[in-house]
Amino acid sequence: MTYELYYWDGIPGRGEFVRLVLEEAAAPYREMGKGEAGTREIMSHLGDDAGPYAPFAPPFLKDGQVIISHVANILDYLGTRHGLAPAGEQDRLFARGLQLTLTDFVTEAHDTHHPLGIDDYYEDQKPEAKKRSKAFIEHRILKFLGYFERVIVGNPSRSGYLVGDGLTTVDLSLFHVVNGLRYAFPNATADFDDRYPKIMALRKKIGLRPNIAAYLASSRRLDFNEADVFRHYPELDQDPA
Ligand SMILES: N[C@@H](CCC(=O)N[C@@H](CS)C(=O)NCC(=O)O)C(=O)O
Repeated sequence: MTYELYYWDGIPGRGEFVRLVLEEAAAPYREMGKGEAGTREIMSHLGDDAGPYAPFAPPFLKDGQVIISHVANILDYLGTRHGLAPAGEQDRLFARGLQLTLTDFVTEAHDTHHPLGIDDYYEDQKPEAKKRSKAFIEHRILKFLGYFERVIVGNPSRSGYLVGDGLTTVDLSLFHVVNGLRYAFPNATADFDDRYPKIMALRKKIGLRPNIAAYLASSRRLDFNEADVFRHYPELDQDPA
């Protein structure tokens, strides 16, 4: 069965967390949000006539008649079906918690350029965005990534992955978050190799996985850009060291 991925056209966005899992699993999927027809298709699933299981927002995934929304929920669904979920209840629940922590982190990364509201332009909230970015860089990145670094170090299996002894969906998501942060804040993230050696080693290892490497080199992979969650506005970054 070919999965249908519903996500806005032209940005990696939160759809990227789902794509990375589908690509790693070599699972067939179709992008349903391409072009104006795709936008209409997405909207038809969100509107008043969308039925009892209408999602609130993309990304959402359809597997036949089953519809799943929210990145963490979708990855939970895919991970268990494609061998990318940890074994054992405690590890599965822990991995879900990590994924939800990344959900929070991604929201905070988004809010650096839209601290007042997503319906207003960045240009109308620049001073607030600068303040928010400064706090995000000085406190929140450290707190979130310091935590994920400790999780890898503390993994009893010493596998270099976040949970258990093999790759799971949350490793793929951390890979994308780190890539997004490096795109958005090149100066503030320049010393990540020294600060977060385990995370950066994991990121490198994931980038070399055959299915991921092939995907990254393909036209399916969209570039980060300034309509995305992770945006590069030089004025929001730290000054170079
Ligand atoms: N918690 C959701 C967040 C979904 C979300 O914020 N989607 C964005 C695009 S990345 C959207 O279209 N939001 C519309 C809105 O919030 O009104 C998830 O992790 O999937």
